[in-house]
Amino acid sequence: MATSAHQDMLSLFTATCNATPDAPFLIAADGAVLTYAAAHARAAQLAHAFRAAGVQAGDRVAVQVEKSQTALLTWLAALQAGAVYLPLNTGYTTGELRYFLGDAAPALVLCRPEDEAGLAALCANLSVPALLTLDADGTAGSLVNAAAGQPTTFASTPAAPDGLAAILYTSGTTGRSKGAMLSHANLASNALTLREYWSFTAQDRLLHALPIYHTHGLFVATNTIIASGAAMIFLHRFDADALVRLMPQASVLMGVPTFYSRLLAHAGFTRELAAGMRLFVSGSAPLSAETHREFSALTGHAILERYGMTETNMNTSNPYEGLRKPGSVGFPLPGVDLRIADSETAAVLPQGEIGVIEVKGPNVFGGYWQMPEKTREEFRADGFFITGDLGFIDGEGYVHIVGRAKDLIIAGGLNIYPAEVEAALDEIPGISESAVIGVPHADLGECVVAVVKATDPALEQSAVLSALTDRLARFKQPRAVVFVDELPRNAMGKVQKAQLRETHAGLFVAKKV
Ligand code: MCA
Ligand code: AMP
Repeated sequence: MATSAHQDMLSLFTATCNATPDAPFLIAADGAVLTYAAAHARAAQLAHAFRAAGVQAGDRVAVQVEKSQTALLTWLAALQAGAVYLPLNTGYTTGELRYFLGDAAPALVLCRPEDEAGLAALCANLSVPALLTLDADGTAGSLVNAAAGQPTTFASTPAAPDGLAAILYTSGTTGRSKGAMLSHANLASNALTLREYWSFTAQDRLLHALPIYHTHGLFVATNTIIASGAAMIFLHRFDADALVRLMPQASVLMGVPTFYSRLLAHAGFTRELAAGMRLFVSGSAPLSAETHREFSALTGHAILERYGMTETNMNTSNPYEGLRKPGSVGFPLPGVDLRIADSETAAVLPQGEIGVIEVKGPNVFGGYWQMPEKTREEFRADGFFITGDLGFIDGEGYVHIVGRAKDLIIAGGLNIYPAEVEAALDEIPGISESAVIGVPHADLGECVVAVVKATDPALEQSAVLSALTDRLARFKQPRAVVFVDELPRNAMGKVQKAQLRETHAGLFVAKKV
């Protein structure tokens, strides 16, 4: 059994593989099983393919491919090869990729076969030396060809706990995305903590329907399962029908709030269906107290809400045993120090007062890739990381998130920074200025709305949206464009977004997607 002596995900994975080689790791929707031993062997072959492509220890491997078993194994292959994993949202456009690849300077890019031509030009331009492909099923592409026939073991060098395991880009308030540098110990410690806190065992079967390019699906789900020696029923994407069909074989579901509101709207999702489940976990965005209560009323299960960030992995969780409070994100996890501070003075606030949430612990990242100043700005002198989330701690010690100091929109669990969308809008001929806000959305929790001042009276929503198609990933694109004569500004000339949010709050409330 993997223990807390293991301070990196490769040794946790290897320990599980050695202890239970024949245990299932990945179970396909059709029931086909990939055991731990087979996963370790396939990951070794992929690691050899990385080496053959020129990847050395410490090099970055950037991955933008559809979710498949092989795609997941590239994370474990990067660990075996000692490479730094850099997963990228499949929705990012070439323009967005140019920034990430330019900033991270990977030794290898893995992409979808259909993107190869465009990316080859980009890689040549950015001096990225190697490009391989992987198809949506994970069964074809130049990576698969390069891995075929390779040895099924790889002589890995043990990872230093504070060595770099992954870089995950998070959007920035000022437009430039920041690469959060996560160490081996950051990831392994959080996986072990979650295994204990959520009572995972090797018998668990996690329904995995999240994307694997973000912390939630890649680390919270996958790493915790590996640390437990459990298995994942691995779905290509979220599909309520598939979840309902496969739930009788599962014991745990991890999802964003949209998963739960969509399940509640599904006729096949019943108390009987949920009866065999041990745990439903929600995170990445606020789960409304209403959804929490509706879910309890229907199934008898209290969804366990937890709170994390790309930079910190998981910080807090409602308890496994005991009250899971609707609207709360629970207690700081073991080993995590959490405090509420005044965002201006940095003074620690008394219990019950609202301030910015700050955290410190083995889960917290080391800094932003090649941004020492940005890193310094976001840490206090005593090592606490300033999350930018606003919250308070109640009389029973539960943490509540009440808002965000950072100007962030979360739609369906994906983050969008208004500044980036505003910059893209302002470049469109006929738009003089813009303000991007998040408004309540029945399905996604929040969605993006653009309020624009046009100099061209003939400019229409459709033209604005089509101008953004190649600029921004689909999830960042506004769901509505509202034309105004003037943006409301305060005496300082600052756009009053609170007022805009209030004015447009009703745009999507009654609509589903
Ligand atoms: C899809 N679309 C979206 C989103 N997802 N638009 C805005 N926000 C989204 N999240 C677009 C699609 O491109 C499509 O565009 C249209 O919306 C409808 O798509 P639909 O089929 O309904 O969407 P879906 O494919 O079912 O996806 C919705 C989803 C998915 C299941 C909620 O976005 C998802 O799996 N979200 C999870 C994200 C996640 O893993 N977040 C964790 C980040 P068109 O109309 O053009 O066809 S990690 C994190 O936040 C921290 C660390 C933490 O605490 O976990
Ligand atoms: P990301 O930048 O993708 O890592 O998203 C992290 C942000 O998601 C946090 O800073 C929070 O604003 C938000 N978040 C994550 N989990 C929760 C939750 N359970 N409730 C409210 N917000 C959350």
